[in-house]
Amino acid sequence: MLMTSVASPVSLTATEGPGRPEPTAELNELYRGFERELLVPLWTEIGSLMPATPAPAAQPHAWRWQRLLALAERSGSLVPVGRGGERRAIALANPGLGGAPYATPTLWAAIQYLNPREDAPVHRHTQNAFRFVLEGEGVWTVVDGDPVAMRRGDFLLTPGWHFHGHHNQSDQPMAWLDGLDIPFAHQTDSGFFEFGPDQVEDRSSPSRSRAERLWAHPGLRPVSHSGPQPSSPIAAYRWEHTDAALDEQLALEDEGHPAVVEPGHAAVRFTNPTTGGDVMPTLRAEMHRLRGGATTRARREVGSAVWQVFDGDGSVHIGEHAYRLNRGDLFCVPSWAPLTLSADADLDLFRFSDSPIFEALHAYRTHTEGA
Ligand code: GTQ
Ligand code: FE2
Repeated sequence: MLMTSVASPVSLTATEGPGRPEPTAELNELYRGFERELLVPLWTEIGSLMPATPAPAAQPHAWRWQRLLALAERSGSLVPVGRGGERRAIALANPGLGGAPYATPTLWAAIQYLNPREDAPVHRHTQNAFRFVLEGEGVWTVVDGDPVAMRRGDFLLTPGWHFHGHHNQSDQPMAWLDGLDIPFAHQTDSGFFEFGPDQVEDRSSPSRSRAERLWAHPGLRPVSHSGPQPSSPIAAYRWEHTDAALDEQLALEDEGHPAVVEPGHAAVRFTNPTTGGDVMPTLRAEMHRLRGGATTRARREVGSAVWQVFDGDGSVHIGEHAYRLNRGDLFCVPSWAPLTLSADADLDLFRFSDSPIFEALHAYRTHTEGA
């Protein structure tokens, strides 16, 4: 998607090689002509334009939660939150993407920080968003007027074009992970944005949102709201349910029933109950649990992902890169890079990816070693 990486000016050396014409003065003049007319021949570009398998500019990288949090706290004392800047959010910038605030070519991942009693103003955008809470509580995110409590382990949705603002009702600061499809919208010039009120209007602090009361009952949907919706109407997926689902998969494995992805590896995907598909049109989200001592088979897939360690310790191999993992650490996985996870003690990981984009376009592929 970063077209600048392929459309560099034609040089004579780039034109030499098998299947290429002999360099001559006339050929050189032809290439000058292409440049003057803003034309690029396929034959000098095909290797980088159409590689045999995806060759991402994005690189694997890991960010340490403790370092992110220290800088977020510092931002909390130096940088106000308000209209214009909108959010005290600090994005992961992939080292292969030229300093852009992109964790991958399609995915935004940021730590957001709110001081005690602080408000982040209401706005809406077509970019799809979610929050994942590693630690803390006390903030309510108000989505289309519905206050949604944020607590450890919860996964909260702000689908595209829903008004949303956040406010911290407590005397403690709070930090969390934001995930959005900002880079995808930016690189495809498809985003729209609008301001709402400077403060959230409904300042109540219910423990369950109206969306959850209507939609978050296992296997049940309200008959009053029939038909598919583009994004899940469940505003918050609570940790107690995610935790229980993962626990039961491992317990069923112990009892000899098929339940897990592979030995010692339980996983659940957050879904849209009106379709059974992903929570939002561009974003997939999952929670994984590895038993202590378990190692996953190397797996590649089309599209990129960002992971965050929710609990436990372990390590990850992404292609040639390897990282130790501790609570809160984040890492990104470029398209088609083989990924292997290992758990020291039990390891819980949150993961999000852009897979729904490629599935919708029939461009999705995955490969697991030895499967
Ligand atoms: O909380 O509304 O990290 O609009 C980036 C853009 C958070 C938000 C981000 C956003 C938000
Ligand atoms: Fe937003």
